[in-house]
Amino acid sequence: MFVTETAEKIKSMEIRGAGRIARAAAEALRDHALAVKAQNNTAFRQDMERAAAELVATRPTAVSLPNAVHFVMAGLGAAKTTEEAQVSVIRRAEEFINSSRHAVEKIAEFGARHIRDGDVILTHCNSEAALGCMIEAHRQGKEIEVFATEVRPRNQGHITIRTLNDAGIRTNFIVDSAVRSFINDVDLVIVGADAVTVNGAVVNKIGTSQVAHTASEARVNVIVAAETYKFAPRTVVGELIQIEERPPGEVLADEIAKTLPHVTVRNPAFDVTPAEFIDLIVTEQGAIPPQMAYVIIREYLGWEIGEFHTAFDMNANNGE
Ligand code: RI2
Repeated sequence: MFVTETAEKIKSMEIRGAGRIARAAAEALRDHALAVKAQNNTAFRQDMERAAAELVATRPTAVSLPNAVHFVMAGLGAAKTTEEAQVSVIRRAEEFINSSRHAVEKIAEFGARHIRDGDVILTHCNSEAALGCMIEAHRQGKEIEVFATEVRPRNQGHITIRTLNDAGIRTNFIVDSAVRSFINDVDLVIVGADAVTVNGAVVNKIGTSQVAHTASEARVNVIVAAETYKFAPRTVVGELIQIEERPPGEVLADEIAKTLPHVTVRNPAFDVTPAEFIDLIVTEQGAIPPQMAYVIIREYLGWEIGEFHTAFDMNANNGE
């Protein structure tokens, strides 16, 4: 798919979910590298950098997106000819896509071990990593039941309940504000992540922090299912994750909003859950307490501190 087409689909959320947008960006860079007709290595590099910047600019919060682009674009580093650069970008894009799929499978395997026979699980939004854990537990023969929230305003809960239904898992569909009413019926909360910061805070769909806070008050464990490429390297040098604020029309129809001149609609797409409300983060490298986030950034993302100052300058204004 062309870069601009992929960028549009990510922006409009036709392609959504932190893992999916990362893979779609890698695919777009691969296809672009195959298609681009550059006169020399420098022109090729500049063209690829423009494409990378366009993809990274689509959605500011899910760090999987710049991490995937960074991984693919690192292929340009040592290449001496256009051909070498092309081959390297394509190879790295394929590597990212395959390892991302593999990571989601591994998380399902590890996460399912934390689900007991008879557990009632609550999930918020639509996370393939979180759903993978539940589906794997069900596949292993554990009797589970799920509470899935609606997820206003984009209703990702509808996708979640379809997936759970198709897997044959008993599911209760509730509005977002009903979480506290049902939390005492729940044994475990499992959600995904768009970003994990160095201090173990998890950035995920708006409402996640309310869910986690409610769970903590009720002594219900909270597990976050997150691939290592959702950890945010630049938070090591103090950068904050930008919370995407989406168009007000997603919350209140423009025709109604027009009649309410004193009302401002706010539509942040994500919120931050502090580490204290999270019991475990399940990654493809194993399950860690949130306080160990730095180890994942250092060991598995392969970023050197020096790189933080130069790489992704196209994304450098993302801190708030
Ligand atoms: P996976 C989604 O963001 C949700 O916040 C979800 O929890 C997170 O990405 C991770 O999803 P959005 O694109 O990568 O719906 O686990 O705004 O599928």
